[in-house]
Amino acid sequence: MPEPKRYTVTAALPYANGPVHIGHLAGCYLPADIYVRYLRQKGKAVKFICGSDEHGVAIIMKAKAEGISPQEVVDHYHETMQTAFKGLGISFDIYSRTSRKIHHETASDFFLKLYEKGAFTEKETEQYYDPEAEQFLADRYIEGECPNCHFPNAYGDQCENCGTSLSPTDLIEPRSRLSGATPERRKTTHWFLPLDHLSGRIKAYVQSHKDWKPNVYGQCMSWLDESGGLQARSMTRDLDWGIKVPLPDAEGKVLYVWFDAPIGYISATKELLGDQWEEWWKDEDTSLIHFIGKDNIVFHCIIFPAMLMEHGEFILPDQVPANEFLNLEGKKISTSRNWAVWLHEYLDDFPDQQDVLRYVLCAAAPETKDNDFTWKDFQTRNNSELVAIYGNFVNRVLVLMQKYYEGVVPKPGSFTDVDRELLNLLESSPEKIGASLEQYRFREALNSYMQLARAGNKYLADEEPWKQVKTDPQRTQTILYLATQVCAALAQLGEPFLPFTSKKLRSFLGIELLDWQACARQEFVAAGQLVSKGELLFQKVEDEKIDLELEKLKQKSMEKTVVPSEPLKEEVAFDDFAKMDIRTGTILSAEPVPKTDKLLKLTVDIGVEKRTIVSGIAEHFKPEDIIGQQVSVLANLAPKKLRGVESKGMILMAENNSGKLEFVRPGESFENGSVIR
Ligand code: B3M
Ligand code: ZN
Repeated sequence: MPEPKRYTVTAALPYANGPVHIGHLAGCYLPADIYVRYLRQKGKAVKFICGSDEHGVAIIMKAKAEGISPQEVVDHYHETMQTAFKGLGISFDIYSRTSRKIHHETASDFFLKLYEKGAFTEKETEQYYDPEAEQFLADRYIEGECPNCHFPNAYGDQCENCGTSLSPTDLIEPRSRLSGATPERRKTTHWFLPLDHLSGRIKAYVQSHKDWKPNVYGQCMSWLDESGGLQARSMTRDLDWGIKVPLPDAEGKVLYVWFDAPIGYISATKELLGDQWEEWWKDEDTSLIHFIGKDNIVFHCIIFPAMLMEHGEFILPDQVPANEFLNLEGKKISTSRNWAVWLHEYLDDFPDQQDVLRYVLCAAAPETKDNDFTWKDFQTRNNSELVAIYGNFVNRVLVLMQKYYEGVVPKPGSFTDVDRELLNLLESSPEKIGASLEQYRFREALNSYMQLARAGNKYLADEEPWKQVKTDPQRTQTILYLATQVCAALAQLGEPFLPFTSKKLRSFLGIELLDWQACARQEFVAAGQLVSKGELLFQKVEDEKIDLELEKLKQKSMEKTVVPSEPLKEEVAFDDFAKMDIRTGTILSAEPVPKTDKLLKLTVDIGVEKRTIVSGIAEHFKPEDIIGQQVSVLANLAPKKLRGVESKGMILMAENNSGKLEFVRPGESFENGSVIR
């Protein structure tokens, strides 16, 4: 598109069921904020829209887990998130919430408009119903054994143990998470968006956006091509939390959360702008840009555009710069396992160091592939980049300025080649950094920005004004004049990345924030102007602090790894139990069964005889570690061939909630063949 007249920039509405962590920030909110701050500094018309996503099953489950109402959950987390975002300087023009009346109205109207146009197909389907709780069950509400790894507590949409995505009918012995009852299948009616019919238009739309980031475009195309083409998607749910379906005979039904949430961007714009909102969503000269994480790509690139197309009055998303995932210390960030660095905790632990986190998360942003955050890397980037280069340079300049000129910027003499090189860098940096930002290459942009600090630092070290001052005062003036200009450029061009530091630095130098373009041709601080000696911009992060954070991370994740325990089995008669012959035995040999990951072939002495037993414990124990160990054996289990090996009996194992296995055996060693009953 030609130069847009205005930019509507959105950041994914986070679910209000937990606080914000560094993965959210690096994936979505920080790049969005950098981009918006840049556009503003360029003098563009831009609105930065976000808010809490307060509907959907995730919220209801959280409320259930905590024993409070969904409303209480969203009230709490909306507040926490809003405060934390603000603390990090994420500069939304509005941070709204989808529970607001304006949103309920906007989403209902949108649904009705599509309904009246005949955009939906009404379909009766069979769905699981909990007869005790008297309600239909969302996939997440159903639990059962995973058909893949046999984890007993897999959910109806996914097994958290092996990661397989499931549908509720895949589960072995499904049960309701609400009541424990066995769910039954019942008929229910829903309104489907026939994406299959729209697939031609959607495909043409996606294909007209080859400029999207490769990870985004690629995911869309594989969705369109591979999953058997697009399927009709239900836009309603049987739930009692959400926006009521605005139709008669739709009692107990609400809009699907992924239908209402993106409309939340529109509602928030209305809330922000009143009557003026429409041009931000309907004018062809507006560029609509959605910052999201990669798990939200299909919703923003396919489903939401399909909704907008069907509605007919709206522009379609122009850019969807989604990032990949950020890992933490080599492991996937997980809210449920409490493996995360939470923004509100960071802000408490590192007061006044918002820009350090912004810097590290931008430098390590998972732009093209998943990336890892480690506390060690955080420390290194702070100590050897922000402190040793940026902070050190600025501090030296300001101190020397005081020492030699009482803070009054000196007049430069004539420029040498080295000076001109530095001037060229000053001249070219705004455009270079801007070009990277416009292509959503935030790491590259930050790197070019830091290049200024590096160059300034080197210039000072090479030119040694502290030596020149004795022999060539004129030259010293030039050096410090130029070094001051570099400090000022850092203050101006740092606004998108490090807004807190930029602001401080501008106040030290006594300058106002300049328009981005103007930065290229400016003398930032004129000769004769007074600058202050300021204070240190960055503090060293000591080892102890990092150790503390690592300790805290481990501690907290341990607290949380408790998986709900397995429910009790049906009762058995004593006679049934007494049929089992359980004996103590000792493992004599152990070796892996070829071509399997899980199986070990054991020889076990059970007193009366030696047995071959195949046991599925290879992922938990090394053969050499278990030879000689005492175990309990179910001796009269019918023999079974496993991978060609006849197994006679079974080793009894205890398994805790995090899946750790231990042999069951007497507290002291008994002779082999002792009876357990
Ligand atoms: N709340 C999913 C998420 O937080 C969802 C995004 C909605 S954007 C309209 O990852
Ligand atoms: Zn599984």
